[in-house]
Amino acid sequence: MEYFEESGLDYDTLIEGIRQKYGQHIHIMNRKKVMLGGILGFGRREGWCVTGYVSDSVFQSKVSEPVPESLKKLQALLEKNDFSQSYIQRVVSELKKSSHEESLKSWGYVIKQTRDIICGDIATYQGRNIFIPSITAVIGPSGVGKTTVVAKLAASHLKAGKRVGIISTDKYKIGAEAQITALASGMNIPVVTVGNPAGMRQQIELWSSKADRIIVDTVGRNPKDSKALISVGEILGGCGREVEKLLAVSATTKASDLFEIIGQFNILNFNAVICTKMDETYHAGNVISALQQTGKSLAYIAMGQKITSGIEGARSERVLEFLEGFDAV
Ligand SMILES: Nc1nc2c(ncn2[C@@H]2O[C@H](COP(=O)(O)OP(=O)(O)OP(=O)(O)O)[C@@H](O)[C@H]2O)c(=O)[nH]1
Ligand SMILES: [Mg+2]
Repeated sequence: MEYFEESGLDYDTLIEGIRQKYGQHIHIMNRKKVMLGGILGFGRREGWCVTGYVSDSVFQSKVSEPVPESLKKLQALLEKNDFSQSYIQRVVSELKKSSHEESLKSWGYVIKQTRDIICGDIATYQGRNIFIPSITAVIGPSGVGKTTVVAKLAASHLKAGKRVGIISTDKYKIGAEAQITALASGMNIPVVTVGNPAGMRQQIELWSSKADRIIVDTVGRNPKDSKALISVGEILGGCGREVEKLLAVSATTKASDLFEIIGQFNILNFNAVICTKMDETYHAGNVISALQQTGKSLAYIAMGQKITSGIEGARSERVLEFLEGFDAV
C-alpha cells in the first residue's frame, strides 16, 4: 500500500492534485491546517496537509470479501447517528482495510478505531486576530441561530475582558433590531444597525479605537438565492478590511442539506463553520459528514438560548459527545 502526505493552500485543489498524482483510489486518513510557504517566517499562509494511502489490487479484492458482523453493526450505528452514506462507506472500508480480521471481532476495537477516524475528520479552526478591532461576521440561512450566536460570542469576549461592539445588518426582519438590542442590553454591549456598505465603513471607523472585537450579525439568507448571498458580501465589504466570516448552520439540518448550504455559502469565501443548536441533537453525524465532505473546519459549537453560556471553541473529542454509542472505551 502506498502512503502519501501532501500539502497545499486550497483543500479542493489539493485533493484534485492528489487524485491526478495517485489516481482515483485514494483514501484520506487525516487532514490538518498548517502554515505554508514564506521566507524566514514572512509571507506564510494557512493551508492544508493531508495524509492518506492509495488502495492496491490486493486491497481491492479484499473489499469484495464478506463484511464482518462487527462492521455491519458499526454501519447501523453510524446510520443511526445520521452520518451520510458516503461517509459510512468510507469509514467501514477504511477499517476493513487497516485491521486484522481477528481485531474486528472486538467491538471495543471497532469503536476505538472509528472514534480515531472521526476525530481525524473534524478539522478545527483557530481564528487569527491580525487587526484590532477584529471583525467577525456570522452569516447563514434564516433561523439557524445567528443572532443568538452573535450575542453569545460578544458575551464570551466581554467575559475575557475585551471591549466589544455589535453591528447588525438586519434591517429587513421585523423586530431584528429589538431582538439583538434586548439580548445585548443586559451586558451593556453597544449595538448599532447599519443598512449599507457606507454605513458599515462609518461605524467601523467610529469604533476603531473604542472596541477590541466587533461582531457583525447578518440577515438570514436562502442559500439558493445567490443574489441575496452576494448582498451579504457587499455590506461586509463595507468594513474595508479583513473580516472573519463564520457560517452558522444548525445541528438539526440533515447532512445532504448541510452539504448544499455550505456549498452555496462558499460564494462568500467564509473561514469556518459554527454549529448551533447542538443541544437539540443526539446524532451529530450529519454535521461531521458535511464538514468532512466539504473540507470545511469547525470554529465553534453553540447550544441553548442562554446568551451568557453555551458557546465553545470546537474540539473534535467534544463533538464526539454528540454521538450515540461512541463513548471512549
Ligand atoms: N435550542 C436552541 N435554540 C436556539 C439556539 N440558538 C438559537 N435558538 C433559537 O432559535 C430561534 C432562532 O434564533 P435566532 O438567533 O433568531 O436565529 P437567526 O439565524 O438570527 O434568525 P434570522 O435572523 O431570522 O435569520 C430563536 O428562538 C432562538 O432562541 C440553540 O443553540 N439551541
Ligand atoms: Mg437574526
